[in-house]
Amino acid sequence: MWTRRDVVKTLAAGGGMLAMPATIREALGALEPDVEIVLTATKGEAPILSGRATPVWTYRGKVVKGEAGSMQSIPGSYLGPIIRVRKGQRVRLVLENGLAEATNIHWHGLHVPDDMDGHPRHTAAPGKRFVYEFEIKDRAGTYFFHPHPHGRTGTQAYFGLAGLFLVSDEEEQAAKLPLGEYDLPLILQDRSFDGENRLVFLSDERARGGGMMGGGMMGGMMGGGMMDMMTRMMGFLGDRVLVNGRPDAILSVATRPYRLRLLNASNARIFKLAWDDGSPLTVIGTDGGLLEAPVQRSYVTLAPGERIELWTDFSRYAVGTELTMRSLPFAGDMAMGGGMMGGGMMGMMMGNQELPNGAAFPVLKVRVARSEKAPVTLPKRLSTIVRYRPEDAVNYRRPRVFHITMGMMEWGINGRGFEMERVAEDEIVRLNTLEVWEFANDASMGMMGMMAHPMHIHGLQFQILERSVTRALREARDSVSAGYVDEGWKDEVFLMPGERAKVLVAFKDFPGLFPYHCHMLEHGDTGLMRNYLVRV
Ligand SMILES: [Cu+2]
Repeated sequence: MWTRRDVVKTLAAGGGMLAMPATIREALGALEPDVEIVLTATKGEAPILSGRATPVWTYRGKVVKGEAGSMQSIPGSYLGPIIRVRKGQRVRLVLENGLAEATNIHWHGLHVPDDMDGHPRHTAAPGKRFVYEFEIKDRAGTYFFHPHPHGRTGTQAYFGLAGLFLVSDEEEQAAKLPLGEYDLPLILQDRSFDGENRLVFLSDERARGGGMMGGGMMGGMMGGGMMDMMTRMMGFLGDRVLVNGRPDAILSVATRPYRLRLLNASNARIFKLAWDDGSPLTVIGTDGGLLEAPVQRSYVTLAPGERIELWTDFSRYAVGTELTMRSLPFAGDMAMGGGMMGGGMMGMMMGNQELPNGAAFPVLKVRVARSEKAPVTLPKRLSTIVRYRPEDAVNYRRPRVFHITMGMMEWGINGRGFEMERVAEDEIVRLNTLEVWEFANDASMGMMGMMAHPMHIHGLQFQILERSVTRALREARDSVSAGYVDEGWKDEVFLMPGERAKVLVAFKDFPGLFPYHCHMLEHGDTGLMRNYLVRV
């Protein structure tokens, strides 16, 4: 008898055939799952602004097997559902595609086989389903899921398709962190609306998103052309901030500690988050779960796709206190000719200049509403993180360098755009090895200048080894870098213009083809994505 893993190994070793066909998977007979959830991607409506409901795309979730608590919806929001599972559980997640275009789901941050990861080559056509089955091998943490069809990720996520995937384990339980209503997910997104409360994206997407033509004068003037082309390439920025799918969010809290799980689910918005009363943030977790010990930051930098977990104790505030979490100003996300630029020519062409990256704005209001004692204290030690040793990396002396590049108005990595099922020689790694990868965001891109990029590797969590920055752009980088939390497990590393980062990446358990890309969704959709191949 071949195990499922044997099949994958053999297919991968044979080269060429990388994905295991569904028929083989079915023939192998997957073990019965502990949790089975059906997620239907569909069009719907959500009340977001006052007045008319907003047409959105959304996942409708249904627990078919397992505890009812395995899934939690966010009332009145297009986001979600929130899936809650434990390490070691086997899950079956059935995607039903009720959209008019192909879609799939990427389980962001999770360590799963390549054919379960939501690679763009594995999609469900309209009306079809895709069955994801895997064991939760990851440690406790705040993971999430979103569509990943090539060229359409930005659009599908923008219109509402995203949810949290929270994993718990024994180590986390031992840390005795706030639970239930004191364990709050905060999903941050920027969006734009028109006068009819419809989401505004690229002008030619309006019809798909809203089910109605935008048309008219605005549609004609702004439609297609330069504006769309620039947005499609440089990233969409909305002028309103939504928290858990709602505008002007107010959080009503008690005088006790909370666990706040922040996810930046924006397409291209970078947050520099701080409390308006100047109190520091106590960070307890990053992309891949809890840190070893809490760390303090005066602000945290959160790029698209990144997560950060905070321990926030409201017991030092009097009942009635209001405070605001704000995004602080920073140098922006674009550099040209050796300096940063805010609202120059390129900025003007970006389509949305009302709230460029680097602008300040309020994110969330907190009202301390009631007095409550809680028997929880901030643990000195949160978890154990076994550090990779750089000298154990097979390429310790010669890190694999991935330059972010711009060709003929198209993003790329080492000069190559995305190719669905191909890898280059320098993108092939061996199973059971540790490597140093260096992402380099300091190549000159001529007219296009440089932009900030959060680089994401599918299928694993890595450790950040070191960073460096071009001298001319140091000051701009320093406007956000005190908010980096590089201590924990990461599946993304954010790079400002001129910045480079070395990360330690281990390839375990699963051979196959996985993407790595920029998580500014428009960048990934327009070429800033490649595959890497894990060979046996
Ligand atoms: Cu990017």
